[in-house]
Order: sequence, then C-alpha cells, then structure tokens
Amino acid sequence: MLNSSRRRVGRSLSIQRNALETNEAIANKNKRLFGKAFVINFLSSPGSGKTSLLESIVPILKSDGFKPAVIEGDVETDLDKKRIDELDIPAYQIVTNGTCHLDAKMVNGALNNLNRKDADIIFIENVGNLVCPTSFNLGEDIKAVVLSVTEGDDKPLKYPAAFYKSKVMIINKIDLLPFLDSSITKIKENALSVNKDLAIFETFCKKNEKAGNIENNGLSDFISFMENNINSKVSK
Ligand SMILES: Nc1nc2c(ncn2[C@@H]2O[C@H](COP(=O)(O)OP(=O)(O)OP(=O)(O)O)[C@@H](O)[C@H]2O)c(=O)[nH]1
Ligand SMILES: [Mg+2]
Repeated sequence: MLNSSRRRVGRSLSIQRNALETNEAIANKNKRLFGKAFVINFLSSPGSGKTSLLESIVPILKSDGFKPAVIEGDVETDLDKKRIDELDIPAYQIVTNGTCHLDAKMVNGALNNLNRKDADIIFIENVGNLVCPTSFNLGEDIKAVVLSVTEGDDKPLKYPAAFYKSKVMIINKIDLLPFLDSSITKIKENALSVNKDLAIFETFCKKNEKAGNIENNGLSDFISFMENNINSKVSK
C-alpha cells in the first residue's frame, strides 16, 4: 500500500517536473521573441491595482516617447483588455478558462497575435493570485509584485515566493493608509526580510469618476526605473 502511494507521489512529481521543464524551454523562446523590449510580469492578489497602475503609467511612458504594449491574463472576461484599449496601444487578452496563472505557452500564443513590432516595453498582467504565477517563467526580464496596503502587512511573509522572485515591489493604494492599521514600515520590513534586494515604490492611482481622470502619486520613480531599463536593454 505504502509502496504504491509512494509510486503515485513519485509519478506526480515527475509530471510536474516535466511540465516546468517544458515551460522553461518555451519561456526561452519567448525571451528571444521579446527581442529588445523590456518585459515586466506583474504579479499580485486580485484587485491590488495592476490594471489601474497600467492606466496611469502607459500615458506617461507614451508622452516620454516610449512604445508600450500589454498582455492581459484573466481567468474569465476581457474587461482589463478593454480598459487598456482606451489607451490606444497594442494589447492582447489571454483568457485562461479557470487556470490560476499564465504559463509560457499562453504568452507564446499571445506573441503571435500582439502587434508588438515597435514595442520597447511589454507589460504582462498575470492572473490575480500570489501563489501559482510565481512558478512559471514567461520569458520576462523582471517580475514586479504589487501589494495594496488593504491586504495587510504580513503578506510578504505568508506568500514569500512572489516577493523573493520579484525585482520590484509596488506598494499601492497608499491613499487608504489613514483608514487602515497596515503599516508601510512593516510591509517593507517584511518584504526586505524575504528579499533584501527588492526595489520598492509607493503609489496610488485612484479613479476620480466625477473629474473623469485618475489621480496618482509616487509613479515617477517607478517610471524612471522602467525607462532606464528600456534604454539599457536597447543599447545592449
Ligand atoms: N483608493 C484606491 N483605489 C485603487 C487604487 N488602485 C486601484 N484602486 C481600485 O481598486 C480596484 C481594483 O483595481 P484594478 O486595477 O482593477 O486591480 P487589478 O489588480 O487589476 O485586479 P485584477 O485584474 O482583477 O486582479 C478598482 O476599483 C480601482 O479603482 C489606489 O491606489 N487607491
Ligand atoms: Mg486587472
């Protein structure tokens, strides 16, 4: 009995290993296809503000002369892609039909459909989930984890992979801090205990329905970070 259950576990581990090896091979192909474009894979819980950040960041990058494109990942619907379409840049929606993460094959399919010829920065908005997306390399240059202050300051400790695999952490919704017992100091302390090299940015990007615009703050340092990375990848 014990032997057969060990065999089953062994078989399942070997299937997982094969799946990850296949993913890695396709991720390497994606990396080549991305070419000179700097690619950021956004990870976060649902609703932390990934699409809102893109709605704020993309117009600034465009006005600075850069050419962004976006690959959206969602379990259902193309609602986020419709928001990105308003920004008048190339965008492609992957619908995973229930799968809790993007994998390299899905992104490879998106690359065949996304008009990315001129893009110098490509954002991949992963499915909202702090666990599964961390296991799948998509061929990106960096992962950036977005954590909203409403999620609590213990999240870097409870979901460490998203934080130790990311180069950047964006702490979003800081406008809500006065209403919460979350502490920015504690979030940073916890995140840095998991990954001491994280570059950290504090932002908010709040929709003002009345004025019909998005109020944002704290984005300029992150924009500079991205623009430096785009330029250094182009010049390599
Ligand atoms: N107050 C405040 N609200 C925000 C901020 N950023 C986003 N929101 C709101 O949070 C909600 C979710 O934002 P989205 O941008 O859709 O979040 P998301 O991470 O893309 O969500 P999923 O794609 O579903 O995982 C929306 O109602 C936004 O208007 C912020 O900085 N401050
Ligand atoms: Mg979104």
